[in-house]
Amino acid sequence: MTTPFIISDAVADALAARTPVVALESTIISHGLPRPRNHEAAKEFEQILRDAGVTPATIAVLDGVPRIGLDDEGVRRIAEEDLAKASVRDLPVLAAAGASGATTVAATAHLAALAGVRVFATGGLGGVHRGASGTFDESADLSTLAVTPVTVVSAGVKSVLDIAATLERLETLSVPVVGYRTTVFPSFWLRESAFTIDWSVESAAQVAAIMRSQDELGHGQGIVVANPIPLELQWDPAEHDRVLTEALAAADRAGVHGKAVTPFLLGYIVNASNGRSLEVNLDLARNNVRLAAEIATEWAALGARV
Ligand code: PSU
Ligand code: MN
Repeated sequence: MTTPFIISDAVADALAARTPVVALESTIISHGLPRPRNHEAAKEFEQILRDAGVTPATIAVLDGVPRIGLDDEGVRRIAEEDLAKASVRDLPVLAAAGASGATTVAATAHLAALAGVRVFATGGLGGVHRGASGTFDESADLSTLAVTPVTVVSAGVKSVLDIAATLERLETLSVPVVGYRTTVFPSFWLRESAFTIDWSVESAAQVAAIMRSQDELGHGQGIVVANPIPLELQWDPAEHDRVLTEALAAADRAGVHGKAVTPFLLGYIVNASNGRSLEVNLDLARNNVRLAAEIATEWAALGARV
């Protein structure tokens, strides 16, 4: 028997000392960003956290062992190796096989919660795919957040998904969606989507207060903090619409389905936009990491379990 999961010394020390920790996912590195920018991004996200006085906990499965917090070699591996895309259901299979995998939002949130890490930064959340009424393709990110008390900072969901259906499902699953200084749900590369949300907060401290109330009320779900990219950094909406239409048609022609859909669309869009979507993707992710750092800091300041 090996250890079922390993919390790195840095993360374990931070949790014990109740200093702030932020979880980071590895699928965005392994399957969501092209090499070699993905490796730079993985290191940069960690550095943004360290500069803010927060301990990064990048999460992945390496050789069958889920790891909460990676060393430099682990970060290199998630960027350079061809890892399986691992959602929650893949964790026991990878563990038993001694195999490696890059964790999705769902699997990252699951492992973060297991370790006691409450705040998690990503790019975009998975959601309900277009045509899901026929394909049933809905990301396990949603069902996992229904049972996992982790606050996920994301730039909403990509417009390749069915945003309206995603918001409906989050409502059904009792997952609060809170806009950061907005009541318009963002659509990843763009500041806005056509959909509004009920609640917004003005500060990271307000998010931490919601987390505390959540614990007091026995609410065991996750919280989605929707953090729109600053206007001056967003993708040009006209180019966005054009590339998106092309990408959806290409996915149709290629007949991709299941877990291959999200990586296919992301890769297609980076190429078809000549890399512009990639720059926006990196900017929004940095923006989310910075906000997550503030939320984790406020959460630690509440004296609660980080
Ligand atoms: N959205 C992005 N970039 C990503 C993903 C989503 O903008 O890299 C990844 C995340 O890891 C997310 C996963 O959890 O895709 C969702 O995949 P699926 O739709 O197969 O559940
Ligand atoms: Mn899917």
